[in-house]
Amino acid sequence: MKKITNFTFIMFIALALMLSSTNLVIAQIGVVNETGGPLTEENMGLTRPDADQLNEDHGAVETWITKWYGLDGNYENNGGFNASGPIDLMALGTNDQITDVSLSTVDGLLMTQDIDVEWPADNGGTRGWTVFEINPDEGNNMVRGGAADNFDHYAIIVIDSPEDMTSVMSPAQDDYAQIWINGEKWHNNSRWTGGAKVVDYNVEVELQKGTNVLLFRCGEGTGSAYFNLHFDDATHNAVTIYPKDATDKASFFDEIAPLTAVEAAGKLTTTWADIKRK
Ligand SMILES: [Ca+2]
Ligand SMILES: [Ca+2]
Ligand SMILES: [Ca+2]
Repeated sequence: MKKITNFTFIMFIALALMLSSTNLVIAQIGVVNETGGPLTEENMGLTRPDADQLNEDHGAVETWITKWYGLDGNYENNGGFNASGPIDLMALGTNDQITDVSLSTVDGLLMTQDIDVEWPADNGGTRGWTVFEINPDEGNNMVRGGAADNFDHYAIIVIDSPEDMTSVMSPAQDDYAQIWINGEKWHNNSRWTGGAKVVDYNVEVELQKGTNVLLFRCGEGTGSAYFNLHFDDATHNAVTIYPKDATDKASFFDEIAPLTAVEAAGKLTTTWADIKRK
C-alpha cells in the first residue's frame, strides 16, 4: 500500500511538472481568443467588443515584423478611421484595378509593379510602392513623414510557408486594424489596443504551403498611430517573411520572384490549355 502511495505521489509530481512546463509554452503564445476565421460577409463589419480584449503585453516578443512593403505615403484626410474603414480605398485609388481584397493575393500584389495609387490631391495624391522599416516600439510608426492624424496606412508581407499550417497572428494597432490573407479577411477591429506592443486578440489563421500574401490596413484618427504584427514562435521558425533583404520595390519583387514565378508559370500553363481547347 505504501509503495502504491509513493508511486502515486511521484506520478502526481511528474504530472504537475509536465503541466507547469506546458503552461509556460502557452504563456509565450498568449491566449488564442479569435478562432473560426476567415470572416464571412455576415460578420465582416464586426467591431470587437472591449470585453474580449486581452490587453496582453507582448513587449518581450522579439519577432515583431519590422520590414514591410507598402505605399510611400498614406491616404490623408480620411474623415476619421470609422468613416474610412468600410471604404475600399485601394479600389478608389486604382480605378477598381486593385481592391483591398485583391491586394492580399499574388495577382493583386504583382499588379503594384505597374500601378500607382492615385488618390485625390486632398487625400495625399499619387502614392508609389516601396519597402519601409518600422520601429515596433514607436507609437507613431505609421506616420511616414506625412499627416499625423486622420489617415489610412497600407502594409504588406509575403510569407513563404513550407506546408499548410494553422498559425496564430498577434496584431497591435492604433486605431482600426483590417487584416487580409490570401484574399480573405481574418481580423476587423476598430479599437486601438492601448500600446504599440499590446495585443487584444491572438488570431488563429490558416497559411497555405508556398506563397501567402498578408495585407495589414490600419486607420488612424487622432493620438497614437501604430501598427504591429508577429506570429507564434513555431510559425516564425518555419516560414520566411518578405521583404527580407529588399530595400525598395524593385529589389522586393526580385527577392519574391521565385515565389511568384510558380504562380505565373501555372497561369501560363492554364492559358495554353485554354487556347488548345478553343
Ligand atoms: Ca495621430
Ligand atoms: Ca486593449
Ligand atoms: Ca490613434
